[in-house]
Amino acid sequence: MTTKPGPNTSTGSVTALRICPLCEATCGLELRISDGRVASARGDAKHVFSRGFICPKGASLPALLNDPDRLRRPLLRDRATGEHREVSWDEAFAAVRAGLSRVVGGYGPAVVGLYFGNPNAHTMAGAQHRPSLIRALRTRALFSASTVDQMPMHVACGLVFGHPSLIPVPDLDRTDHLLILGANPAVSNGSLCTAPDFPGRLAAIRARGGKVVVVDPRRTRTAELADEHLPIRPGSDALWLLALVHVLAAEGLVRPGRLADQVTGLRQVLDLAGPFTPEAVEARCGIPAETTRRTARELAAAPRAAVYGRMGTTTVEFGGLTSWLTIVLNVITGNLDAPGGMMFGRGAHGRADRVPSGQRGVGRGWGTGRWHTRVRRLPEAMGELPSASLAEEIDTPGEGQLRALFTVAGNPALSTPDSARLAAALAQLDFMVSVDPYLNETSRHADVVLPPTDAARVGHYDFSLGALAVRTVATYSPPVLPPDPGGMAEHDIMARLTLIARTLDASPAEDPAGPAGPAGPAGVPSADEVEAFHESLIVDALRRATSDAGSPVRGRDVAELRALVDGETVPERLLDVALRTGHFGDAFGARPDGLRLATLLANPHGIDLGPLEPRIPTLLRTASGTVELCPEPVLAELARLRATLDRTDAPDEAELALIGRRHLRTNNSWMHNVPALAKGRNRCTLLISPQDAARRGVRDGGSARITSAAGSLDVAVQVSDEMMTGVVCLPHGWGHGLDGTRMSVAADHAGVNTNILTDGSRVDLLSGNAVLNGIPVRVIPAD
Ligand SMILES: Nc1nc2c(c(=O)[nH]1)N[C@H]1C(S)=C(S)[C@@H](COP(=O)(O)OP(=O)(O)OC[C@H]3O[C@@H](n4cnc5c(=O)[nH]c(N)nc54)[C@H](O)[C@@H]3O)O[C@H]1N2
Ligand SMILES: Nc1nc2c(c(=O)[nH]1)N[C@H]1C(S)=C(S)[C@@H](COP(=O)(O)OP(=O)(O)OC[C@H]3O[C@@H](n4cnc5c(=O)[nH]c(N)nc54)[C@H](O)[C@@H]3O)O[C@H]1N2
Ligand code: SF4
Ligand SMILES: [Mo]
Repeated sequence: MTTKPGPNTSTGSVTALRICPLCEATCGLELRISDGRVASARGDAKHVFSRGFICPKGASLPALLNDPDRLRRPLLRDRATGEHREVSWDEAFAAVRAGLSRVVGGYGPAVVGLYFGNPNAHTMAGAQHRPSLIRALRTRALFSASTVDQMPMHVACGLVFGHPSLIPVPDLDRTDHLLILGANPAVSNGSLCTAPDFPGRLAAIRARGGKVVVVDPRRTRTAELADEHLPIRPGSDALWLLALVHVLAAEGLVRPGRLADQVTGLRQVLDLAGPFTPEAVEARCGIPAETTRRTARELAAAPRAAVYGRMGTTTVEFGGLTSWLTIVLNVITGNLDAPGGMMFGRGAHGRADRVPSGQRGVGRGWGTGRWHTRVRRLPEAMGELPSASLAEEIDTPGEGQLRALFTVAGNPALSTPDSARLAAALAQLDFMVSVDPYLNETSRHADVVLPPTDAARVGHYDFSLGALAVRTVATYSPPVLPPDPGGMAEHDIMARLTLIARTLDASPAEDPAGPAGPAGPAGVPSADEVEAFHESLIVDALRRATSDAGSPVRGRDVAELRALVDGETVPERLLDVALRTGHFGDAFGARPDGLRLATLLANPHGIDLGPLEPRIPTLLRTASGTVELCPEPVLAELARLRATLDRTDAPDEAELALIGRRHLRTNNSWMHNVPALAKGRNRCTLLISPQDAARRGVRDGGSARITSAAGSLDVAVQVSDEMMTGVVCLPHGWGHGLDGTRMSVAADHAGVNTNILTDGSRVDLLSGNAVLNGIPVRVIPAD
């Protein structure tokens, strides 16, 4: 039997293949479909990348798709009662137009904020339709989950390589030595590194005689799978990485190899590491100086090594500097852009290089701070403002104060810092729209909730994750179920929002009842207008491709190419354009062996285009055409870090450092409503070391009050020797059961929201990223 993409009845039981959209691992799933529903999921054993691997979340995808609490029709909120009621799509979009006209008419477009959440990286609409909505709203108040996550890495790569999307990934399958900092891929399944079955790939490193070292304040599952675990004090990785650089420089172990001629600023970086000796950072990091020296030597000695940092290295006070230092270490040990080191991925749809292979890529360079937030003057990065400043941008009066907000696939009420303040701020908005399938902690504040149809009814292709994968792999999954006649796909919702934003009349809306008042279909984009908009997206994509330097269709006629575009749906047609005009594309027939949508449809278990290949200097976009290892903005941060070394104040014995954690059965804030994932023991507990627990009189199974500068919570205690002393750990994404939400299972396992404790005033200065790890807290018994 061959399993075709889309519903297939060849065995009597209907199966369909679908890439799992729930995390960055992109596993192939085989779904069984009966009675018009997805009944079960298992790993697709024939998938070229995941080979049958699956985790508990992927196995629960059917339950998530069929969740009775999932919204299928739009909701409108009655401002007087706060209640949401179901309405038609026309009514919902009319309310969007009325509410938005009122705000924009009164104050201009700058007061409209936008927040895009994590699942935008896992939907086609997130890649294909997001940019036009942002442009149409004509606002700079753009926020996303990136600034509570990986923005420091974007900034570091932007500065060093000239473009913030040029993020290297560990070449897991060929490395001999992997130094992991602040990542727990045995649970998260990997991030900024797409590699299905990450645990299996780690085991394979050890099986071929390599070494895995994990640097983490907690003895995580990944630490347990590793050869060595080095507990480190939260927030001190930048100091420790500088000490590694120091040792390599002092012991003559700096060997950039092939990149020697492609790097500038290297000498300066080595000099700057001078003061950061292993001894000088020992107390701050909690890692013995001799261990630091040995780690540096092992890194230098390994034939192929990779230094890989994730959440625990980005969401900290010096996150930008830490991310930059991981790049520095890979460069000076000769492991950047080398097989088995850190390499640059390339999506199967990825653009062709602008210059011929082997030539230096030169660009304009890259920087942050083209504009700033209104209240704290924090710099923009990649066109985004720090999510840690969202609450103050809404609740601080003055010119430009945000009065309306769109959230798309985001739950900032649970996932961004200082949640109590943000909840109050959301409640004071003049108008709010959420594109979300749940009435949750964020969307409960929305005047209009627009739920997209579920993942089974739309196609899937990983635009964002392709370039972060450890091999070049492509899979397209067509919809596995027919459209819901009364529902609306995310791209159709986004198209309508864009059209409404584009055609707002500047005068305040007449409707005296306000956003939730009576409204008819007046001003709601028609089906023809939506179709014309989608057509314009396709033509614009072709226009860009035909004028792009290096593009295989450069100079071709747009109308001629348009006639050749394939695909049954808009997302498919846009994907066909991206594939055919990309690096591996068929250039609309000019390269008959190249990729197109049809190639992916004919290969439902994915296409493997092989391991990563070296790409420096061709892919660089810096002004010098080199790897600019010592960009100016890191110097001020280094000076600030250097000053902390001299601090002699005695540590506050009462204070503990709070960090976060993830669990295999969670997905940030939004999968606690699936019974199979939520059942079992309470997972929202405060982990504390036996020593710290004893000293504070808190006991396992008891309750503790934890207090930070931002807030206070009572939480169940779990005493665990996984924890380093001085550090406590609480997961994020909990704190359900709030008034006005509709997630019944989650409400029964509510937990507490750790972001009530994280402090929005603390950000990484290079990137504006929130500090979510290493929060100073006090813990006392609460029972
Ligand atoms: N303290 C602390 N806070 C953290 C973190 C931490 O480690 N510690 N981690 C941070 C990280 S890494 C991230 S990425 C953020 C995540 O922050 P967010 O993206 O704001 O939060 P999520 O919990 O991922 O919420 C996703 C939302 O998208 C909705 N959704 C799901 N699928 C779809 C879809 O297909 N379409 C649409 N429109 N909506 C959909 C869900 O219902 C949910 O409301 O949280 C951050 N917050
Ligand atoms: N099961 C599951 N998988 C997920 C998610 C989920 O919620 N659940 N979320 C997804 C998302 S959005 C993301 S971004 C990824 C994140 O993927 P990862 O970054 O791999 O996941 P985390 O569990 O956040 O790992 C961060 C680690 O950093 C450690 N840490 C904290 N502070 C420090 C520090 O100062 N220094 C060092 N060295 N370590 C520190 C923590 O103990 C933790 O083990 O996971 C994704 N996958
Ligand atoms: S590891 Fe990620 S992609 Fe794979 S099944 Fe689990 S949630 Fe889905
Ligand atoms: Mo994330």
